[in-house]
Amino acid sequence: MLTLCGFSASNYYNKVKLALLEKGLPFTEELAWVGETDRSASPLGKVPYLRTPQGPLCESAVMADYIEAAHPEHPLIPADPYQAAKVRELITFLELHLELVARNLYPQAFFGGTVSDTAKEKVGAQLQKNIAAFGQLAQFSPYVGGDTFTMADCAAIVHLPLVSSATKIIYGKDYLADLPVRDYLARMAERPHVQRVNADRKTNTAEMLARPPKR
Ligand SMILES: N[C@@H](CCC(=O)N[C@@H](CS)C(=O)NCC(=O)O)C(=O)O
Repeated sequence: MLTLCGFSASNYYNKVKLALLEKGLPFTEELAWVGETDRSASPLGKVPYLRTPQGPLCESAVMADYIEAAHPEHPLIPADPYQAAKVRELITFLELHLELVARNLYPQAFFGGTVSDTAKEKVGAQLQKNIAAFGQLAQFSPYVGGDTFTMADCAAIVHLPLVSSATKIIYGKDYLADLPVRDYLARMAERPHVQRVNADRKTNTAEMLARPPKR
């Protein structure tokens, strides 16, 4: 049995959760807020981490690969090596070049903090460049990588809304507006497992924001 640890407001947690649901694998969830994680499973204190019958794993990309290799039925990564690499290429762009860059805006966009004007300018320029490049790779026809639902969709569904809302809040403009992201996300939101992940995310986000501030 697999146990996914972390919290449902987290986009990286939800990427793995959606993959498990879409693959139809049984799993349980263990709530672990940042600051309350099992450091022997996730030495950086990050979520998600996964308890497997063999032991724990951290880093969502590693978990995704493990889940796929251990449970090849209902594949989310194509068997063909080149097609598999194209899926991973999209995930790398989504995470390294979009989400991790946009993350610099989250303190002000979502958590009541501030981000300096210099940082906003630098991040804005990086995002514009990176989003244009991502647009060359992404297909949205109807899935992010083409005609099949893959692990790249599990990533796109959880990361793209954050990039949109953070840029909308900070720059007054959705930097993803030139790509067909809104229609794509609306299409993906018709999937029952995406609806489950989104419902859990909303409940858990409210819980997270109601938690007493850290000392
Ligand atoms: N590269 C990591 C990123 C995970 C990540 O950044 N998780 C956030 C929550 S969405 C977290 O745990 N932040 C707390 C921290 O970094 O201390 C992965 O793919 O699992």
